[in-house]
Amino acid sequence: MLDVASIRKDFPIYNKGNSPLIYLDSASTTQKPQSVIDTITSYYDSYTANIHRALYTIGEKATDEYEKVREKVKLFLNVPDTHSIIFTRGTTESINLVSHAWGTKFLDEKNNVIVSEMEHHSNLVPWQMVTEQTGASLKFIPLADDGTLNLKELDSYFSPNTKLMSLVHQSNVFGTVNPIKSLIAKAKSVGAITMIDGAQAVPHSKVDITQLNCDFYAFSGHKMTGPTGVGVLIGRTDLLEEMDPFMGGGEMIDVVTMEKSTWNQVPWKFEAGTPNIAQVIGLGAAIDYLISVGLEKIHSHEKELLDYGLDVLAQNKDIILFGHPENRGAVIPFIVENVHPHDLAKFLDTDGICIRAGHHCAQPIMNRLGVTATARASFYLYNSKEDIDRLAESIEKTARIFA
Ligand code: C6P
Repeated sequence: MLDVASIRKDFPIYNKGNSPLIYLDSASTTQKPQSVIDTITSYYDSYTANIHRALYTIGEKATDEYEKVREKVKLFLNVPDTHSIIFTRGTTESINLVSHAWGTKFLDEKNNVIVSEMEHHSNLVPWQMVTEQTGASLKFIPLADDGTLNLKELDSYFSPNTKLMSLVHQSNVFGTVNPIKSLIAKAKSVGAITMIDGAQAVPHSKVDITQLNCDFYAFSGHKMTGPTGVGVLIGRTDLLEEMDPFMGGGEMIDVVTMEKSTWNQVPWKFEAGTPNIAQVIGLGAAIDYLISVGLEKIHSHEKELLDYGLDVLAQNKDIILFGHPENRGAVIPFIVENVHPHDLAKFLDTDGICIRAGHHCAQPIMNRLGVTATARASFYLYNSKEDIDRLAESIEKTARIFA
């Protein structure tokens, strides 16, 4: 396992001298290391300037630091070309970019779009909106009882009319890691475009975009020790070139007259206005940080925490665990008999424990499970087995109060 005490020295929130923080909500957002905070601060205190337009030294430095992050993303995820890497505000914006700029142009009433019953709202609602607008239909790969996708009747979902498949790589509710490589190949066999929501995958495991061979891939900086307000859309450059812009404004244009405009090259065609410069540069520092610790080490650390967490929580007869996918990230959804998940989260908070409770922006999953909400504990590189012991003790205490 990772040396958690030494990892925690990198994260100032753990070194405030207050009562101990037991942060078990990294699937929602992660804590930030000092190196990321310092990188953001250094843009603001040493070279604040707009990018791609300032002709003076600090402007050139800001532009360089921003563009260097495209190269970092390329190396981190083995992306074939930096021109395929678009900076957005997060996964949600990345998916909306594709649903608007690709979907409104290429979908019509003859087509269908495939998603799954396991999607976060960010990878469901945009497709509901664009299929309604274009007359295309929406199809679902169902969820099985164990928290995996039910692939038994897979062939029946795909047809030559399937224009796009958009699936989550790793579920934010069950942690399920979907067999997306084979699903991408399946979609491609009927000529469909493929989009993958990697919000929960990129922070926790080595993702190789070239190997996956998908057409679009999205993720968020804030779930991988980076700042909020930044995400990435990776897209096949020929598709990006065929698409119309998502938003109009500065930077995304080539020539503008009073009547009409022409567009900048990709990726800048999709980065209208002054971007989140500090956040993009901070994302670069987050990538450096994760590489310095090692994605493989983070992954095995989380696996050990997951196995330990599942064992410990299973010992409490008041706890109902949901799903048991074999290939799984470090996320545990559960409920405690007679305690509403919101009450549980509030009671755990009095012991300094942060978990998420609610529908996790995945109401169709909650409907499928027959609940309105669950509690959810999720782990990252700064968590320890002691955190899980404290969680189990605090759950027991809360269950006794409610009994
Ligand atoms: N899930 C969670 O607690 P944004 O908000 O754009 O950075 O990410 C949206 C998103 C998309 N897909 C998946 C699989 C996600 O998990 C998330 C964010 C958080 O589960 C907040 S709801």
